[in-house]
Amino acid sequence: MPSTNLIKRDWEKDHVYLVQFPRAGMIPSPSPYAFKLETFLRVADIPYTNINNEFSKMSARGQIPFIELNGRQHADSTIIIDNLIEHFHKSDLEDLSPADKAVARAFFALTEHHLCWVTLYSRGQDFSWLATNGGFGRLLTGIKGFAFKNFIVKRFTSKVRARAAAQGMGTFSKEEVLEQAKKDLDALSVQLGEKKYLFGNTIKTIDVTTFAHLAELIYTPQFSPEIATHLEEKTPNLLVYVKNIRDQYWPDWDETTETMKMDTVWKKA
Ligand SMILES: N[C@@H](CCC(=O)N[C@@H](CS)C(=O)NCC(=O)O)C(=O)O
Repeated sequence: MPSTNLIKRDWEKDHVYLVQFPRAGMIPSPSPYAFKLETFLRVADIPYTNINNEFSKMSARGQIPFIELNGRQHADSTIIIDNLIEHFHKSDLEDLSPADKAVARAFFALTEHHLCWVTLYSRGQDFSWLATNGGFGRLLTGIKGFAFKNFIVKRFTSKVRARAAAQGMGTFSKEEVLEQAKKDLDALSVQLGEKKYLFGNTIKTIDVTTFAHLAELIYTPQFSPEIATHLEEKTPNLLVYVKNIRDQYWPDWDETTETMKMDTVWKKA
């Protein structure tokens, strides 16, 4: 997608500029897609710099995240990851047997196109936390805070509610959404079993996707406390899995969520 409005004009070759929302207080990014993409950049060890979109800079698709790489913009986290794997020769992150690849593809659809909608459904019910300190609250003072709380959160809420309804999950009752969430979590939990990652001892792209969506489910408010109860009582291996990936790839988690800095150093040189 050729860019007409490059944000980073003095770019460095083969350096990724990741444009996304600012940090939040509960999780480094409340956007599952941006969080997935930033985690991928870390796992794949690709040099990158975050750029705060200041709630206004959007991709040609009208969304975040997007990246700039070698003077071109690319949008949509999934497409970006595919392009990065090719550009930076990271196919080892996709290296699975054909049978595992097929299962990974099905789990990708489960997390990205189904479980994710449980989180988005929750936000369509109540997204007020986004304007609190757990969300972007600490960045929003004075008139900016007032406008964000009273107009922008409302706009986000109705947008996400409409998208959840269009997807289908948004038309379900709470009980029905809960049942769907439990089935997805159970399937992931069985696939994970006692392993470190979904397909063994090495992290793959599918783990990045799964981690990001589970993290949003675990660390941001959900419409029902039964989701947390189910995770704790029925699928505790998923909690351990998320914690392990968080510890390994987000050692700066607390720093990001406390300082809201987007340029924290996560990896020892
Ligand atoms: N399929 C896209 C989804 C991106 C997306 O939904 N981004 C949301 C934030 S989580 C967004 O930009 N929403 C703003 C809007 O739609 O106005 C991806 O994977 O990048």
